[in-house]
Amino acid sequence: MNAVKTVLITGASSGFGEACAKRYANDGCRLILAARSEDKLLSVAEQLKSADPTLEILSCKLDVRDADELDRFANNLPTRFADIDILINNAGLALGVTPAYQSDIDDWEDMVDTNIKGLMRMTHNILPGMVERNRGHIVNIGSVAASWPYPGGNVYCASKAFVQQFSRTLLADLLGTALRVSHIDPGLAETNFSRVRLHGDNNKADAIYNGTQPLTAEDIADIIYWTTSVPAHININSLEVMPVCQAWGPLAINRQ
Ligand code: NDP
Ligand code: 8X3
Repeated sequence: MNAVKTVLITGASSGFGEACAKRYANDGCRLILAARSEDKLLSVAEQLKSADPTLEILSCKLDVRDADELDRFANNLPTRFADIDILINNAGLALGVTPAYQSDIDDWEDMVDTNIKGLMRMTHNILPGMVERNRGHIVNIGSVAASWPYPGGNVYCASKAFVQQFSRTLLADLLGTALRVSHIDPGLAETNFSRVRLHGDNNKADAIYNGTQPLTAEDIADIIYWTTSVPAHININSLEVMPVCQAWGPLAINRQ
C-alpha cells in the first residue's frame, strides 16, 4: 500500500482484530481500534506505538450492540481519522453450544445484536462517506458456520449467514463505484472465541484445540491484509479458510 490508509477495526482488543491491528500497523496505516475492553485496547495501542512512535492510533471504547454509541462514534471521529479507507467488521461472538430448545434467549439476542445489528449499523454509518469519496473497502468477518450448519450452531450460524449475504448484496448495490466488499469465512482458529462461547470454561475451550493445528489470528490477519492489498480493479468476494486439520463430515442420519 502506498498512501497512508485509515483502517477501522472492530473487535481490536483480541484475536483476529488485534492481529489485524498489528498487520496494518506494520504498513504504517492510521488505525482506529474499537472494542468494549478499554484496557486491552490501550495495551494493544501502546505496544504498537512503542514499536513505531509515528503511528497514529485512535482507541475507542465501543459496544457495537449500542446503536446510540455507534452513531456517536461515527459522527464524532476526529478529522484526521474520519475518512476511513478500510472497515474491518470483525467484532463478533458465539455464545453457547446447546441445542436450540435448550438455548438461552439472552445469548441469542446478544449474538444477533453483535454479529448482525452491530455490523449492519457500523456499515450504515461508514458506507456513505466511502461512497462520497468513491474510495473504500469493507471486510466483513463471517465464519464457515455461515454455510455449514452444525448441532448447537443455531443462531451463531444464522448470524454469520447474514454476514455472507449482506456482504454480497452490498457489493451489488455498489456496482459502478470503486468500492470493494469482501467477506472472510474462517474455520477453526485459536483465539478467545471458544472461551467466550463456553462462558469462560477455559478447560473445555482449550480442549477444542487439543491435538490440532488450528488457524492463528495472524493467519487470518494476513489473509485480510492480502484481500485489501490486491490491485484496485480486483474484488475478493469471499474466502473460506480452514486449517488442514479440519474438513466436513457426512450428513447425520438418525437410525431407529
Ligand atoms: P475473540 O473473542 O478473540 O475476539 C472477539 C473481539 O470482538 C474482541 O476484541 C471483543 O472485544 C470484540 N467484541 C465482542 N463483542 C463486542 C461488542 N459488543 N462490541 C465491540 N466489540 C466486541 O474472537 P475472534 O478474534 O476469534 O473473533 C473475531 C471474529 O471472528 C468474530 O466475528 C467471530 O465470530 C469470527 N470467527 C472466529 C473464528 C474462530 O474460530 N476463532 C472462526 C470464524 C469466525 P471486547 O470483548 O473487548 O468487546
Ligand atoms: C467459528 C468457527 O466452526 O466454531 O466461527 O463455528 S465454528
